[in-house]
Amino acid sequence: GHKGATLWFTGLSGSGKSTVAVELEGTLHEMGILSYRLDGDNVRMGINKNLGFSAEDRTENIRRIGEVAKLFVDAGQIALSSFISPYRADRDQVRQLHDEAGMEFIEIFVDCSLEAAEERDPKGLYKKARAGEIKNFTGIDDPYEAPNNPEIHLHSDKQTLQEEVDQILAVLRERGII
Ligand code: GGZ
Repeated sequence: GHKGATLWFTGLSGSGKSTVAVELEGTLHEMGILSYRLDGDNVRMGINKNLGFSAEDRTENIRRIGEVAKLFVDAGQIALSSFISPYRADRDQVRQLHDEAGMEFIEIFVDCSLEAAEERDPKGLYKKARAGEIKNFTGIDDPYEAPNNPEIHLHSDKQTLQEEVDQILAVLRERGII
């Protein structure tokens, strides 16, 4: 069996949050464990489509995602949440809501140098941000506050995907989540 939990991936655009969440989802599925991935494609397109990238909107984005993640935990699932979530206070607020409900919250810092993320630039967004075509782009002209004490610290510019997944699985086992 397994326990519900929220795994909260945080990191720059292009850091590999979604890539590792997708890989982990596949591994959990093979183990017969239900998980649900929350990301920009299913959240910013739907429930949060009225939100942009101002500090206020990012805070509200994260608040709503935190509440949705809690619903999945309530249903006994593992919520895999991949959003930049650049503000420490916003992530801490989601953590606190989980703590108050007696729910597991695992913060996973997908650490990647800006240089490496910008080099990948899968959607060409860094290029646009550098050209001034996108304003308030995280890491360029908008802040990213790295976690001080994440449960899991990945280095996606130095580790393989499999190493990252194994590191997460080890912590989930240690905590009796899987
Ligand atoms: C950062 C932006 C921006 C700005 C659009 N800043 O690589 P992506 O495309 O898929 O990841 C980024 C995504 C960030 O949305 P989040 O919901 O994760 O952000 S937050 O947690 O801060 O609310 C990027 C794209 O949206 N994007 N404009 N200005 N990323």
